Amino acid sequence: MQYLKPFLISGLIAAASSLSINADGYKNPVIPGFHPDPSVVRVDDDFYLVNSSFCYFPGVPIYHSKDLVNWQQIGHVLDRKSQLNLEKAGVWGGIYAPTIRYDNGRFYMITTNVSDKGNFLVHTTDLSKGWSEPVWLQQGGIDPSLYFEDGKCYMVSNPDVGIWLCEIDPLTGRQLTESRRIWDGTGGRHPEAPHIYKKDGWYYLLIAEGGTELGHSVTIARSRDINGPYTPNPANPILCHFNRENQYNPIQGTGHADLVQAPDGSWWLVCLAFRQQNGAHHLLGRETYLAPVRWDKDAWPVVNGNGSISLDMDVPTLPLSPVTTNPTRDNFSGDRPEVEWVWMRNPVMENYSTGKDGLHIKATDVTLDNSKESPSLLLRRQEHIDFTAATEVSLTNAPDGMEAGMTVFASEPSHYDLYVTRGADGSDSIKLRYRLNELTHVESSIPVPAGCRTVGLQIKGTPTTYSFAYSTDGGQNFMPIASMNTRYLSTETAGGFTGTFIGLFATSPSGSGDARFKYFDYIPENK
Ligand code: 6LW
Repeated sequence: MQYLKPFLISGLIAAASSLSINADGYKNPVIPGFHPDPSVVRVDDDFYLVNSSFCYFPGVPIYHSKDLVNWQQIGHVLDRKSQLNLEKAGVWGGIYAPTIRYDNGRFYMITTNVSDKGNFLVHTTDLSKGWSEPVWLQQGGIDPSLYFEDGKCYMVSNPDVGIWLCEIDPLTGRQLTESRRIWDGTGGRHPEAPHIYKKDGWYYLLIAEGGTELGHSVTIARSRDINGPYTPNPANPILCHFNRENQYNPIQGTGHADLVQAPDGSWWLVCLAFRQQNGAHHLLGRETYLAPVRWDKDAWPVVNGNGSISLDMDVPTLPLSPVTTNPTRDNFSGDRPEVEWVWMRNPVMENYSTGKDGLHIKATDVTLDNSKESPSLLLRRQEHIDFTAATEVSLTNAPDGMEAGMTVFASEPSHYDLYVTRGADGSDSIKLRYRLNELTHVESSIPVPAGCRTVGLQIKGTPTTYSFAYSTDGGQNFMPIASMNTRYLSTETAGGFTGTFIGLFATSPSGSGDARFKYFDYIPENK
């Protein structure tokens, strides 16, 4: 895994300045922006968390924390094409929900590539050395999970609209027992996201029901025998916001959870949910949330006292151990983009370079509307509802029709693009284009003054608008161009599973030309 450095650095900083403090309360989401389907594991006093990643590469971001509140991305689990084939993957194809587990000195991450051969796992005994090649599995469905006991490894997933269990050899992928249907849930649609835990001699089976929209919920059943029969908790669902008490809660769609016990014996739940903005819209995708769990001996687990969560969690936490936050300006001075940057599908890495003078992207003829290939496009998640992003871009060897700039990107049919383009007469102009399914609209075209070689581009996000501005004086003054409603890029309007990204791109009809991005600013206005 190529990205271990930030984790080591943050560990040193935390140790050096004794940042560990006891405190009450924390803010949700604990990992904002598109971070769905969280799964968590503890190894001694370290927690590791993974999320699904769909068509984005590298896949399955992995985070580290000491306190479950402060998380630092330490890399991606799937960082090479032999582990993650995304050829022709749809934007909402690729990697669905992962589970991370640890047994006998070895980490396991199991997931589904819905655009490849389905369920597989990878493993490693040393996170700094990366993960194995995929071990493909027989049992179908999505949301596979693992449970280890006495040298045996069990797999659960959800083929045929139910939860099925089998025993596997996790190193060869061989299925050792027949798949057996163990629970259908309480009747909600899409029973999924199963995880098995053992406590007080009971096998607990945690699942999500209701689909990943407003009716999403978490339910649980238990049995003395791992094969069942499982008895549902009479108090199900243990987490759900689709009720009167939570009708005005800004957090909706709570579901897809995983449980973990801290070294002090306390229990915690991570789950996905989304924040509504601009009416009943959400743009940032499904994010990762944290809740305390009371789990008495022989009793059912109770999430945060009443089965709901809030943005401000007024509860005791583990001793807090802050992590370093990203600087607001990225100069791309390293030998590759920082860990938060991703590509669509399997990127052509030769088209990107970083170094002392910033990021260079080679244009290709693959546009942002292309839903099969990998455009010359580097993206990072929009993690904050209110933010400002800015860059300065220049074009070199630009052919007629070349475009390079910044995009707010939900999916190929839904993005707003602010860019510089080269005309047939060799002059440049700044354009703002809205692509909304069947509609493509160029809102503005502003000539770049002769002699201006670098153009500043700025996007500001608020709950209701994205505002676009440009600068021809080296990013000193930004002149407004226009504002556009956020709602058209929301999941409710644009569809899908993934949130909005801010991207830097270059494209040209002839496939030639280079763009240089001097820096990229991402300035959050709130969490
Ligand atoms: C995931 C499923 C779900 O596999 O959505 O919200 C699917 N839950 O469990 C894609 O994220």
